Amino acid sequence: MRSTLHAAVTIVAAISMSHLADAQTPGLNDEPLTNKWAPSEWGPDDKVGAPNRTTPELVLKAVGLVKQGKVATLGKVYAADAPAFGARSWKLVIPGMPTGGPFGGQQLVYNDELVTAELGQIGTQFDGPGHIGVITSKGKFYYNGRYLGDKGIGSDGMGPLGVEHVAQKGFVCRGVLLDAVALRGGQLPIPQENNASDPGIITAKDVEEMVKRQGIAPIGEGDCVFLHTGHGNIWDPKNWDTFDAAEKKRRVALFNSGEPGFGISACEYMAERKIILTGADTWAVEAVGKGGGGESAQPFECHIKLQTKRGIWNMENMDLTQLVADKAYEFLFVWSPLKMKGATGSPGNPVALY
Ligand code: UVW
Repeated sequence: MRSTLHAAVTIVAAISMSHLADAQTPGLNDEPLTNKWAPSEWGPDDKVGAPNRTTPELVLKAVGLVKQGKVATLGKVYAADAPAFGARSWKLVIPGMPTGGPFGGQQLVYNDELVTAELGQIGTQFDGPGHIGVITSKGKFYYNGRYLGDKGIGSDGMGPLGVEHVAQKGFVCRGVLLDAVALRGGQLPIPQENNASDPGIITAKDVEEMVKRQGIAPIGEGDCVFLHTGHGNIWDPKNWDTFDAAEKKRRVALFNSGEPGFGISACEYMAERKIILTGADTWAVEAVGKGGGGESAQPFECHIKLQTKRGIWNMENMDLTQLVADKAYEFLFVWSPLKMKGATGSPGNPVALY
């Protein structure tokens, strides 16, 4: 039964990611075992990862960044016609209309919504511990050495890898906005993979350069770091509903066809500085060329090296436009994933205060 289910999931994944097939290598990846990615530095029972770095001192320091009393919400609107990766989708119906009632002589009626979606992985969303793993000779390895099929980890939920454990901790951190559009002088292109000098790939050197240009303190422990590439404007958060169906279709195809973003050197650099969260105005945050690779030819290398290896989590499809307009490069960032037991991630609407 498990192998039938696995085969079905593999086929679906293969279809939805067929454009990445050329970049995938058959076989096993034992790097998590040989390089001892588990137990994590927080011990074999840890289910939270890098947010463990948040201390009361770091929270108070982040609160000190609120100077103007301004608030920016960083989530995009969830809608059936919005871009989604692979075969993911969003469908909302109001059953019954009204869903229930009437109650009493006052004739109260009420509505609910029924949402069918890959709820933790659609639109503005958070990648948690159960999302990204690696196939090793010992099984499908996830954060802190947990494997698919371990006790409690199955198709009815991710057990110790569930997002509710990170959600219990939450994120209150110094948010850092890296404005790559200002650095490059315009929206970043979808890159050619395996080319560190492609303008669509943000390297470690670029990260240092942006920090310097923006006049902010170096990236450091407990930070949450967000990249503005301009690619998110294709899924235009303000004008989406003014576009006709053909224009939306064109934009969805372009948005999904690849994306600028962090290369592996930038991800390794930020990991060394002990950040706890990455994010961007794109669907994967890291650079994805048309063949699937980024700064190297490997697809989603930052996802593995940050999430699976280090428990540094990720936030995708953010609306960073207000922060960019206000040149708010440092702010108090507050985000708590929904406590959905056993889920791989969470939708949501994080907040920046500055
Ligand atoms: C994958 O699920 C592979 O990518 P993302 O986290 O960008 O949705």
